[in-house]
Amino acid sequence: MPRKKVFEGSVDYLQILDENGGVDKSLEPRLTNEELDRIYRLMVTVRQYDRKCMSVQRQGRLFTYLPVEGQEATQVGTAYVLGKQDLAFTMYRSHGVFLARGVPLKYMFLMSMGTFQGGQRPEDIEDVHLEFTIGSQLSQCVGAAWAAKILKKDGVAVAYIGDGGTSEGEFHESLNLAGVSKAPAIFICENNLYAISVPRKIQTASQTIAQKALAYGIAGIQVDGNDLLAVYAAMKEAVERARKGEGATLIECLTYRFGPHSTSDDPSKYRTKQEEEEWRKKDPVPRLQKYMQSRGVWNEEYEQQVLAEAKGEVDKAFEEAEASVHAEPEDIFKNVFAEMPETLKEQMEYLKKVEEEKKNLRQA
Ligand SMILES: Cc1ncc(C[n+]2csc(CCOP(=O)(O)OP(=O)(O)O)c2C)c(N)n1
Repeated sequence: MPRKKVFEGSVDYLQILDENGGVDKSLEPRLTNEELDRIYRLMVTVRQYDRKCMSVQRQGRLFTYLPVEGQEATQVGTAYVLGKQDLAFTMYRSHGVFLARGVPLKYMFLMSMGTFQGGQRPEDIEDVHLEFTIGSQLSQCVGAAWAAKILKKDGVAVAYIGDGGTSEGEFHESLNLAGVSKAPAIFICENNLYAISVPRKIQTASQTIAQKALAYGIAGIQVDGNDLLAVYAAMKEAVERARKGEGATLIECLTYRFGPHSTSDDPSKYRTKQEEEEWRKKDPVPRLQKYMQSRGVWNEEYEQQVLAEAKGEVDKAFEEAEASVHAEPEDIFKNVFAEMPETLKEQMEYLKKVEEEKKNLRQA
């Protein structure tokens, strides 16, 4: 009986724009000045949004927040490639994806404030609401992608997951189903090196996350997630593959969250200052600035203008969101069923009675 090699595989790593702004001309994607301007504004705006959320959360004007600073290139660079016919399945940290997909800043704030109005985004946005249950967005994504294939629709479905999320069963089930169904699905793994305090190296014994694609018969690539050009190029390739009916892709984006996991986390307990400083040097925003400067589309004056506009939009949206927040205890019963079942009505009436009694007690 023979013993022979039955499988051999390898995974590419892609970096186009290095940390010093140097570009590999042979790999440089074609992006017009207008496209670069749009992408840059999205990255700057989401960073301003992020900083605003962190600051107002500390003032008690917003609940728990999960910051994205550091991961802007990964999120904007992938979501920017998508069109109206596509669907994005997001998670709690996907602020850059929301913005790039056209969710108004006001609704982003309303979501982060934990209000139900945040879930009532404008109707022309078809992406479903973000997932907090890690992994569920992947099953939804592969289902939507498979449906698009069966119905012969043009759209692709994209899901976002963290490095920790790749240990969930749904990650493996979804990649497996995407492989056998040849569904037009794209899985973006934002490998920011930590799942709260759990480092990537004890999350999986695999050398890369991208190589997990090979086991499921789909394409996989690892990219420098802080390099907008590499992220964009890998995503474009994956979207083209999916649209041509050639199946799914897993893109592992190596990145870093500069802030804490959430507003209730203290990263100094599990990360060193030195590590954080090393990653700051790889910041995706100044890196893109250098590239744009070399193309003559970025200078200090432009920077000040973009920053002022982004800050203005963010501040205005926050004011509007804060002014429109209005929540009553019975809101938790609404917007679930088209017609509220009797049992729920009874519970709602009971809650109203309890609230009324509490009010009377406070006044007494
Ligand atoms: C199914 C499930 N298990 C646990 C949690 C609690 N939880 C919230 S965030 C998180 C860490 C996830 O890390 P990772 O997937 O790397 O994504 P990141 O937060 O770093 O973006 C955990 C365990 C959850 N939300 N859902």
